[in-house]
Amino acid sequence: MEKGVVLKSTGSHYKVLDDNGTIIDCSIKGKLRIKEMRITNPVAVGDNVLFEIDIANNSGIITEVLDRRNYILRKATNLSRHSQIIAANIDQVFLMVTIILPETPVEFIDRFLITAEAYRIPARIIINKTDLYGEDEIAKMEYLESVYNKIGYECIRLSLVENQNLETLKLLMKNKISLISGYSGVGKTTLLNSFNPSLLLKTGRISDYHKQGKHITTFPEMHMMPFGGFVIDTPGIRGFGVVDMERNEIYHFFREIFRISSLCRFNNCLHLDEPGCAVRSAVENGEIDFLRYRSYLNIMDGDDRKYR
Ligand SMILES: Nc1nc2c(ncn2[C@@H]2O[C@H](COP(=O)(O)OP(=O)(O)O)[C@@H](O)[C@H]2O)c(=O)[nH]1
Ligand SMILES: [Mg+2]
Ligand SMILES: [Zn+2]
Repeated sequence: MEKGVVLKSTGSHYKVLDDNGTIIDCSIKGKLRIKEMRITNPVAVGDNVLFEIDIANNSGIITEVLDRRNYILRKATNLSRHSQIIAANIDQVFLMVTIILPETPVEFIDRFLITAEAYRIPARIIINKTDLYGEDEIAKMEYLESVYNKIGYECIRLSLVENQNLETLKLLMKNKISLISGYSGVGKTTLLNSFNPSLLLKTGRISDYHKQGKHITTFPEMHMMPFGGFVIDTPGIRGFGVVDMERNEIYHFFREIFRISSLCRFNNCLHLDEPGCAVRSAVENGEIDFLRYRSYLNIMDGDDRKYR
């Protein structure tokens, strides 16, 4: 029996990296498929697995998925009760955003952050394409930085054209398993190619833009980094629907709202229009950013079609 980590999963075939650094094409044993009825993929990127070598076919058969430290889900389709595991055993997540080309909405950032919060995975924001920014964009960037730094999310400015902060990012990702997410076109693949030019990944493909917003089956891939560690790219995955989050616990994952909520008059306050709500007062006096609160209200409304 060999041990390895899954680098790529296409639903029926898996690329597994063994302890010696060899990549083996694997399939899975039939009974693995039905273990968890509500999960559409029994084996995900980042999974540690046991497999048997099939010498005749120069391939492997995965027999067991070892316990996961964590995993990120998304709903398989809009109405489905089934979920797809996007990746497992992640140390940290990075959300790559851009102020222009494309513009990343604040609500998208907040949906990502509350998901990370719910999974208890450390999250940071990368603001890419700073080389394109004029006065207005810089003002917007500084606004985002002030909002998110204040509540404890580090923001890292990046330009892959000018190599700004590439080394900073390398140090943060070194020897860790990092997942990178963000709108199509923000520069995720370009970053991976900068880290490891031998990857030769395709960037800026028009087809990527067509995938936005639609449900298509895309499979994330984990890439080995020359400086140590792995980075998981999530092409075609716009956002992570927060699976199984109760309506009355959504505010727990907005750090600053949660902190202040203990001061609300009612302990079951949802911070909508209840009397004596400390959260609303904090929004009114600017202590809580209005856009963050607006994201909260929209998420409470439950329409996440744009973001899946
Ligand atoms: N000006 C500028 N363009 C960038 C930067 N990073 C990426 N791009 C361009 O943005 C486009 C989309 O990049 P890509 O890596 O495919 O984005 P992905 O969809 O997030 O993987 C490509 O044409 C890249 O060359 C940057 O820092 N500055
Ligand atoms: Mg890409
Ligand atoms: Zn309240």
